[in-house]
Amino acid sequence: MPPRLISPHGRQLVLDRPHIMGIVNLTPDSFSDGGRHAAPEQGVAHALQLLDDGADLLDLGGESTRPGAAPVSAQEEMDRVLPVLQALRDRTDCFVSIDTSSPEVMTEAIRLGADMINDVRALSRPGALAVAVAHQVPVCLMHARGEPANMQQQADYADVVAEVRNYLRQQAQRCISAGLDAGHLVLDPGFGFAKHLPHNLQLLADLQSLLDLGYPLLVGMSRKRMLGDLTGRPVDQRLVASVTAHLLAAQLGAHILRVHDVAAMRDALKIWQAVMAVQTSQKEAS
Ligand code: HH2
Repeated sequence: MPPRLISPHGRQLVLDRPHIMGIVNLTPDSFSDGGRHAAPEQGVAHALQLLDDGADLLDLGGESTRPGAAPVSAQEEMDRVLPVLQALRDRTDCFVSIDTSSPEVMTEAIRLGADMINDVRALSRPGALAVAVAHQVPVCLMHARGEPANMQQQADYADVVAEVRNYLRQQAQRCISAGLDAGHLVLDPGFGFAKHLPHNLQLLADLQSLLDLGYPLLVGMSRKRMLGDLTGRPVDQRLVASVTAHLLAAQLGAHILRVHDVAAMRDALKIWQAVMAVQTSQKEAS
């Protein structure tokens, strides 16, 4: 049976193939598209475009977590995210994740119809886990260290794969012990969060070690510095690198691909899935 995410509002994602999560950054300062969709009507238009391009779900965020980013208040996040969520709920039945660490934002967003919480701080803020338990909402727990302002100074690991794996296992256990259904959990190694290029590459190469924990995996490398380090290209020229990295992650078993460039990712997955379908039918016939 493939993993299945069921939202408190009854919407479902059956993760029987790689799913595309379209990024909707409603921030003035995100690293690759800051300010571009910050006004609510631009955010809604962008979200609808990503659905049209083939996104399976959307991730709305009101806080930039790029290295060095400044913190924002819960009120500011709500002012950025909630009008867009509300407009989307009026117009579509799509699966919507909210990229936040703030329990206040989580509560209001779930009330307005959000289906999932994506927390780069793995529900570590006081009150966040209690909100997830009370609503029994799907949650993505991501590995990071420190805060965006200082995280790159904490990229120091003896064995990055083992340390990220242990952290994610402990956080999943913490959620389950508090009463969150294990079926609501998704894990994410947190590419670029307190990690240098060799750490990111080791985690991608050994995705199986994280899959072995038994939860669906989300990966997010879209336009990130690791791709710039490898290709020498600036952030607005990392489309091919982004698609390639996520296609590789899909091949390695990732369930959800968090990307900015949905249309290109959809094309790549179509090719991959067509070949996979032939392989599966060849196996069944033999
Ligand atoms: N990366 C970013 C933000 N949220 N969530 C998960 N689960 N995994 C990630 O890798 C991840 C994330 C950073 O990317 P982006 O949203 O494009 O930039 P910014 O944080 O500057 O808004």
